[in-house]
Amino acid sequence: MSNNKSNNSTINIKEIAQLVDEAAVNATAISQLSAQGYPLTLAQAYQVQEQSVANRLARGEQQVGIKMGFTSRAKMIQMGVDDMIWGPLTDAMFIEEGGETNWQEYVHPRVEPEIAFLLKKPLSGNVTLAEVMASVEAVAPALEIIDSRYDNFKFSLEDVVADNCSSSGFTLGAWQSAQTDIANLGMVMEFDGEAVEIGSSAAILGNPWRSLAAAARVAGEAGKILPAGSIVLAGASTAAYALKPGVHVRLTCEKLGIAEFTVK
Ligand code: OOG
Ligand code: MG
Repeated sequence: MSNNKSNNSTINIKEIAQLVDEAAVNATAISQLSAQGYPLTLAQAYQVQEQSVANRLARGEQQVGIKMGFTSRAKMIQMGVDDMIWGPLTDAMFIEEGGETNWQEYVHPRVEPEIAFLLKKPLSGNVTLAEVMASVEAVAPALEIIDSRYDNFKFSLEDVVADNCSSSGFTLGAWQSAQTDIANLGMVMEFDGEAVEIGSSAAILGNPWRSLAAAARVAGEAGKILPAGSIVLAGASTAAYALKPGVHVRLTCEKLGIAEFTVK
């Protein structure tokens, strides 16, 4: 690489975190980090993510949970990656159910249908599915807005992890009983009443509960606990779909109901 600013031993985590964080704040795309001379390892990418989230928290944002990414084949194939990822969600990303979000805040946003969990007990480490299920207060249909800060929405696994997994916004429908069988629910995402993505919750690791178990595991591996009250997004069940100004997006999830928002 001609403009290698750093080799792997001298990577400046703070400097790179500032790059991705500023790209998000300014809603301006940047080149992939490897193309900027920052060939990160996956571990370094998570350090960059942690630092960029620390920048957000220093500006007054609060962490409200975490999201899982690439928990379905549909997403892995769409983005050309082959491993699960995770990253923190903050209150600044939350869009009131039925509310509006501003087109100007994004670079090239996409939206995807998800399922959310609300924890009533802390989770961390290797836990059985039964333990995971006993830790949940409620489940809800959810829409996640992802907005990669990289040109053309193209990235490596390390790039997207460093960019806090493209996290940008999310909305939650009404919370439903955690006893609801969510293993195989039909999910239809509509743009202005027209179906654009149709899938099943089973696409999420065969059963979305597995994604929550994976969230507990990765949190544990990172030396963290998901506290009671955390929201966990299980990951998209279908490919993501490009948003446009003015569009009304609605997810209808069998048994769980709807989640919706409008782009201003
Ligand atoms: C990364 C985020 C992946 C999911 O649900 O799979 C994700 C991206 O696709 O930009 O949120
Ligand atoms: Mg997602």
